[in-house]
Amino acid sequence: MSCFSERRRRLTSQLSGIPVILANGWERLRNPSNTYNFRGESHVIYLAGKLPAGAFITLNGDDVRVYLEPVSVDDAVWSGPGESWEVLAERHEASIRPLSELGGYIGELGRDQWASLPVQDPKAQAYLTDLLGRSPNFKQYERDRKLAEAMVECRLINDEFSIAELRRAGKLSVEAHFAGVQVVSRHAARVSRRANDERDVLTAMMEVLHWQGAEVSFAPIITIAGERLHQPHIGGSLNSGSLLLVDFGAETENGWAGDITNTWPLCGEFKPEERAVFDTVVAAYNACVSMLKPGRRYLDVHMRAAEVLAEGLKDMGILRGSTAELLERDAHAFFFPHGIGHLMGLDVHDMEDLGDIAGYQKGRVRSKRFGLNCLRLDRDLRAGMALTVEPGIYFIPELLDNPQIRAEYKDCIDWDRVEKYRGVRGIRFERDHLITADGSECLTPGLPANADEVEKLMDAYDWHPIPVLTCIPPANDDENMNDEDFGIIPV
Ligand SMILES: [Mn+2]
Repeated sequence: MSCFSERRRRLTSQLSGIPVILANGWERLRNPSNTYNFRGESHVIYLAGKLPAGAFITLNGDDVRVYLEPVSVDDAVWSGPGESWEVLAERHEASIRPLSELGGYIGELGRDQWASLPVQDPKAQAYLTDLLGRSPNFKQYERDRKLAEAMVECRLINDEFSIAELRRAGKLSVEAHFAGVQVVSRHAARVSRRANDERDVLTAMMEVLHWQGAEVSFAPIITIAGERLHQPHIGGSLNSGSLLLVDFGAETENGWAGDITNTWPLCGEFKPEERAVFDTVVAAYNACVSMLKPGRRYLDVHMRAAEVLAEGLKDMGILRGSTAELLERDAHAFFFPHGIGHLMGLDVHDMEDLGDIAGYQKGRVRSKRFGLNCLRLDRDLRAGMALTVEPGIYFIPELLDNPQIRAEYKDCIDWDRVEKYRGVRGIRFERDHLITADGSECLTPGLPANADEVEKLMDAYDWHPIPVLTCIPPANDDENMNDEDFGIIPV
């Protein structure tokens, strides 16, 4: 049983007969004979699954075609012959044709008749531009805009197949987080100090994904510098940090994403300031989750998070004054400068390639206000939508040390009190949710839900097996080698 025909029917039924062409993209070159890992375009994966690099898919009523470059003898020598077109035709439910015939087919229906969407790969984008006599552009061309809107309408509401994939992505992400925390946990420290720096945590997490055929859904953030919202560098020593922020998500073999953030206390316990911030962030998360249901405006979920975070910051003595006024002046946003979450699906920020057509429903535009300008989603929620809830509190030097901000907000931000909490750096808490008929389902269940559970997990790991590095010594045993040389934990 497959989902493709129903998805295609849902898409084309909104397009009043406009034929569609979409590119999967080619591999990006790293140097002339080496490529980066290939992943096709999400719109194509949605409609036909994972096709080879260089594929194009066309939809014209029930006539669904995939155009491909035949594998040359030279390519087969180096990389194998690939799958037969019969196999591809059956799996992807399309007739497979050589790419050389695509131009003729486009012309047959009239090259100005087609709708298309931009692709990330510049070579495929140029190829489409050549085929259509224009570049795909949903801001400029009516047909492309219709297609973009129809695609959003389809992908926004998950079907049973994509829900199963999202649950699996969630489960893989949860498992990876457990693997990551156990190498920094006290138990791991007692037995063998496996994690010395952030890379060791990454290694443990990737192991979980790779042996199950999964990948990451975005560049992982594993950092002791939690105040950096998307810290790209992984490699800092764990000894120089107090908290470790881990924002890491799996991508299933079929291309669907998970996205989870945990913040772990590296010594096993939160310091008082850390706990105060953590408790506030979790309170904001819980307040938001209790609001999730069809009909709820997501902006209101964001504002509820802002309110709970502001109240927590007031309790810490960092903010003062009426909460309403603090929110009105965006004072909370210096500590919570991003949105409360985003759509989830084949992309971790689902369909962000279509700009705010996906995240913002018709008639709504993204605010320019500080904080709200980073809100990626403002729709009325509907059953079947998948999204993240990810409040955080950060102490970002670039914002907090700005003399202008300090002067302007000196009446409502206690800058001395900020210094007391600055060492907390940053805490984020993120889970994925599917909107159901009357609420939401957590797609990433099982991880600690509060500070006590985090500390308990850090302290007692016996129920969870410690992964053992599998490094097999060479057959001609060197007598001078022993297990310690390989970092093997004796079991
Ligand atoms: Mn996220």
